[in-house]
Amino acid sequence: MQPTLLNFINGHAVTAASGRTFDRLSSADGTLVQRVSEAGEAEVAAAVAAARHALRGPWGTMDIAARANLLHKLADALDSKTDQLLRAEIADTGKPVALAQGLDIPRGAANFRVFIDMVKAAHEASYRTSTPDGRGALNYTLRRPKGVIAVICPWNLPFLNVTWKLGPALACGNTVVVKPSEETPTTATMLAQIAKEAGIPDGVINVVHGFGPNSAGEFLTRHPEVAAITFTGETRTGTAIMKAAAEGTRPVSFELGGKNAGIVFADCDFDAAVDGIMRSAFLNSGQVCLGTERVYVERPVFDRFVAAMKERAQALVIGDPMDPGTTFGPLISQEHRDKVLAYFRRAVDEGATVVTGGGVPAMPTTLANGAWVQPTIWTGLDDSASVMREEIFGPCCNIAPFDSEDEVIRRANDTRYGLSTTVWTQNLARAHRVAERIDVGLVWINSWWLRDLRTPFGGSGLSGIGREGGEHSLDFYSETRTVCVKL
Ligand code: NAD
Ligand code: 6OD
Repeated sequence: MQPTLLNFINGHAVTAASGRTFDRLSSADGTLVQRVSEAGEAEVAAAVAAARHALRGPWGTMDIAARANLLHKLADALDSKTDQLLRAEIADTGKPVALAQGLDIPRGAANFRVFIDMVKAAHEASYRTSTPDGRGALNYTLRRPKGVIAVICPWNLPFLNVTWKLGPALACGNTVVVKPSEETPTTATMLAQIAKEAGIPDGVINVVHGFGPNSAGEFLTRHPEVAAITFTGETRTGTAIMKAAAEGTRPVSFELGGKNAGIVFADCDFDAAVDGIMRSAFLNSGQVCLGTERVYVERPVFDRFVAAMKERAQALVIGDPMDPGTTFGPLISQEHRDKVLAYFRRAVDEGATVVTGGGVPAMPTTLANGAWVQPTIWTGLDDSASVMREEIFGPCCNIAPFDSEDEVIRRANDTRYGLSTTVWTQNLARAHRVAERIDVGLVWINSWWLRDLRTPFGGSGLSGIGREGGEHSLDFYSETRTVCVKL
């Protein structure tokens, strides 16, 4: 077993004064991965104080070129530590090595590089104003850091998510206190340590461990010296955080849940659509906010599509996350597995036909205590079924037939979430029409989760508040000041 994972405050590993710890168990086999020191109110206050100090001192006063230089060093250091980060991320999440290697870990350095370059290139507006004396005035804007940012992260993409927030937050000159998920505390802590080694001043990145209510998450979001909160996680947690943020009128950026539709028209490239919907339903064992748990397929290709999905789901390789051939890992925890299996049972109660899966796979004895479930496909669920309306966050989807464009748009929009949709068609005019009429923040045509980090990312309704990505991140992580100079 590893030594206890400590909080990281003002450049140092810190044991909580209470001595309280919690255990992180392996998703894949149930063994103890890590004992973690749980921050109390005192450690959270120390982390915020360190961040305030770094903001007033070395970081806040640093020239932008020097700050960019240090952050580039950090990005290079992350690239050089890929193997260590990969092993830690897999131990925490159980995700297959091929996935973590191809997606999660490379996004760390990329998330820093793209925002450093954007901040360096960001333009500031200027306006000339006429005045009665004829001499005029010059107005211009300055972007200033917002202050200490609370960064609250979920467990599904731990390293991708924390760097997605820290890249722009730090590039804009803020300092941060991160509260990673209690399920996946390791890579955020490694990031803080690597940043110190890369020369980022103490106090710029602080990490506190713990849970939400009455623990580090709540202590952090309630702290009066936190200037803004960026949160990714469940919609109902967002509601609790918003209440905390109301005290002191602190701004929030929320990336929340989804109940996303995949729409497959009969004129699609069939094989590409099957590939795309397979990824969107089963990547990361369905634990992706952008995943499609509702799939609508135009009737002429419906039976063929269901058959192809069944064959492909049954061919997923379930097994040891460290095996490069594994394509399907466990869920994050036994608790989450219980929730997903309850939905599997409820789907049947609500009238689903189980096309494949629906239970727990037989695993070798070494993995028997992991949080495994089968990739699962249903047909026959009514759009009003609770399984079709609530986010499950597991490897499952219902496939339903549709007969017209208007019908499928109405059904896709029949949800209080509004995160993303993936549409498969070779008809260009239809693709644009549908993209305009689907009420979500992100529409992918003939693709899914294809990212350009400069584009806005986020959702509406229960899926979130605001957008991050590109200039939207710069707007959230900075305050714009207008300076007016009388000439
Ligand atoms: P969660 O909301 O349970 O937890 C997220 C984080 O919030 C954790 O660090 C947790 O400790 C903390 N937290 C919980 N209660 C809190 C409170 N009262 N105050 C402060 N912090 C609190 O979410 P999860 O189960 O870790 O992640 C899965 C959810 O995240 C899914 O709903 C998924 O859709 C969503 N998600 C959304 C996006 C997106 O970009 N829209 C991305 C990833 C995950
Ligand atoms: O791609 C991203 O930048 C991002 N934040 C993805 C989040 C996925 C949700 O699970």
